[in-house]
Amino acid sequence: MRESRLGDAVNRQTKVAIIGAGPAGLMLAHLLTRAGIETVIFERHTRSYVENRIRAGILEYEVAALLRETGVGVRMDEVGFRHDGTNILFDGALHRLDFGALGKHVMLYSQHEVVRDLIAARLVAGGEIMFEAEVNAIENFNQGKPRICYRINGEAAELDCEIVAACDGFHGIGRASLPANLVREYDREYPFGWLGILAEAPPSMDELIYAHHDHGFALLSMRSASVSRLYLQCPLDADLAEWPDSRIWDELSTRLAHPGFSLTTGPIFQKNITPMRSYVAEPMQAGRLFLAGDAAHIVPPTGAKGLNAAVADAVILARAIEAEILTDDPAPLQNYTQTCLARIWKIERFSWLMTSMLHCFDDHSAFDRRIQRAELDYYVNTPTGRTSLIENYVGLPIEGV
Ligand code: FAS
Ligand code: PHB
Repeated sequence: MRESRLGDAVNRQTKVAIIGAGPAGLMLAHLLTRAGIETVIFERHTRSYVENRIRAGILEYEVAALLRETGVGVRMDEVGFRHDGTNILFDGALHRLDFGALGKHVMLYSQHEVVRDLIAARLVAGGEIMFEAEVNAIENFNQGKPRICYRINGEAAELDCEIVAACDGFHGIGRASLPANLVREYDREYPFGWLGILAEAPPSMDELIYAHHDHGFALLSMRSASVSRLYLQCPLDADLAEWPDSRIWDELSTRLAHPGFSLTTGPIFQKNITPMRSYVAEPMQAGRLFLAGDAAHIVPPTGAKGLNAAVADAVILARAIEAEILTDDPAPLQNYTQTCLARIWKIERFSWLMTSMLHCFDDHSAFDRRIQRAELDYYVNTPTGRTSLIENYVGLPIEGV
């Protein structure tokens, strides 16, 4: 990045300005740096904050392969867990979905660990991440010479660039900067949330369990050999003060119960409630401004897709930027939205399907509940249904990888 002083604001320039040091922004910067394209990342939080933000846990097959192929998968293979299947529980019966049938697997490796690995790689490569730098405006992106206006250390500053990648999450400035008359939004909010816990308790299974129970959904996951990660469906207005450890463990034991299983409990050291939402904004671009990840779309975590969709957008955007800058081919960038949406809507469908199949809905009729059972039976107990569930869960192919 080159610096020059214009009046009070330091006027800096670079090729690609990336807003956000989450999975999308960090992966985009990582891929572009490997292609020799200059980037700067703006991140409003501190490094410590983003490296300790607990979120997703599952990496799709191709995302895990991408980390390995681009030199940031070593720790994942050292401390992560390879999972060759997952489990769906309903009517007290456990059904295992064997990913090996498709020759694939997923990795259980926390999002904040991926973020740590990508930040470390960027700093080793000499890439710049401006932490505690809040972008407050994106100018001229429709006039071909975008300018980032940001504040850092209490000072206003600007950066001119050729492309802006808004990887700034659902509440970022990128989507808000698109012309309002251009954006079409598709939105569904679910009438429940997930109460998520981290506990000092060895995982009670070596793979995940997605449980459908008359009391509500439950998910058994893990973070290490001594830390369990579990979730249970709860009302949107649930008050954590009314959920002491004992009640949480009792409810999880009920919802996860099946022959030969016992839930190992332990001190809960983190509790939170996450709302559930499906959302897509179209298009994902305007002029030289491009959205990637949660900036453009979010999914309920039932399908373990949020992090993986963000990385997939970054791969598609990186390939498109490389095509324009390195081979003077503008078409992939012009078609960025179309390429991403073809995959995103399949991810939205799968995440909606897993959420609709596995959760309890207060407004469900007796007919609705029988249809739900039929859906579970079809996707778990028929070869075509099972294959469909597995290929979506381990991850659809990412164009450009
Ligand atoms: P991110 O939100 O990760 O990153 C955006 C970054 O941009 C942030 O660091 C933010 O500080 C920065 N930023 C925003 N505005 C800025 C500005 N103006 N200037 C500078 N920086 C700015 N997904 C799953 O698959 N499984 C899960 O279990 C799961 N659990 C989740 C729990 C919670 C509470 C949340 C919020 C999400 C969860 N997700 C889960 C989804 C999550 O993993 C996202 O899909 C993923 O973080 C998306 O990555 P990014 O698009 O990079 O956005
Ligand atoms: C997690 O381990 O946090 C996790 C795993 C699978 C999901 C959602 C969350 O579908």
